[in-house]
Amino acid sequence: MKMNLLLLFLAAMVVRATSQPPNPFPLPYDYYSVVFQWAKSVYNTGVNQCIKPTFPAFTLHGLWPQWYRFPPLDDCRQNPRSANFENASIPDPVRNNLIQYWPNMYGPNEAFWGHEYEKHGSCVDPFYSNQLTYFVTALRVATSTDLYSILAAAGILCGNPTTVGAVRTAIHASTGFWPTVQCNRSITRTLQLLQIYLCFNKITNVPMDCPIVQKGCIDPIDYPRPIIWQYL
Ligand SMILES: *[C@@H]1O[C@H](CO)[C@@H](O)[C@H](O)[C@H]1NC(C)=O
Ligand SMILES: CC(=O)N[C@H]1CO[C@H](CO)[C@@H](O)[C@@H]1O
Repeated sequence: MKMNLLLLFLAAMVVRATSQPPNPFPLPYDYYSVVFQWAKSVYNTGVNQCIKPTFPAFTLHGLWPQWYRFPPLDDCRQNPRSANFENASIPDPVRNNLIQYWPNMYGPNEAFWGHEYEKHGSCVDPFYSNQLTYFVTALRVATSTDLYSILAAAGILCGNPTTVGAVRTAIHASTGFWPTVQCNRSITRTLQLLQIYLCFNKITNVPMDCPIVQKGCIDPIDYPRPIIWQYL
């Protein structure tokens, strides 16, 4: 009996050890992703009410520190060294870029920026110790990578179905690096292109191949057309 309990205990330890990421403190992680979302796919799920017009661009969702072997390293708000988001300290030029490249579809932009910073930026130095670094690092990628145009140049146009391979190949051809493609389901249950992850070396900020090909997609996938085009 005693032996069985010990074995059970050991088995539980093994399950624990293999299913949970290591203790994130002092906050090691492997690389980071800059995650872009296709607004039309964000709001046509029937779950959320979009308050802004969607336009044909991929906009920022966030900068997420990642492990190779575990789910994304996120939500380190218990990190005693993580800082709260400070709206007032965002410099105006950075704020203007955030408004353009990092809009919140559901509410005030500041709520989205603060959520991303506190949830993901809280996990990794130098981000948790420097809010500006967090936003500027993500914006540097967003301002230099026009995913909509990259796909369009490869003949991948919203309104037409596509495939994970086509999207990845187009981005690889343009940037030299492989992204991760993520899908979700529209209100009509169609699988659709939701997010594109670009991956970066955490020390040098140099792009790298994302280790994950795709999440939740089965070809062909929808690439839904936004209703409003005036921002094009
Ligand atoms: C954030 O700061 C800007 C600039 O000071 C201000 O215009 C805006 O109203 C603030 N937003 C919130 C939600 O506090
Ligand atoms: C990340 C994301 O926005 N996923 C959404 C995809 O669509 C489903 C509904 O089908 C939502 O529940 C998810 O939140």
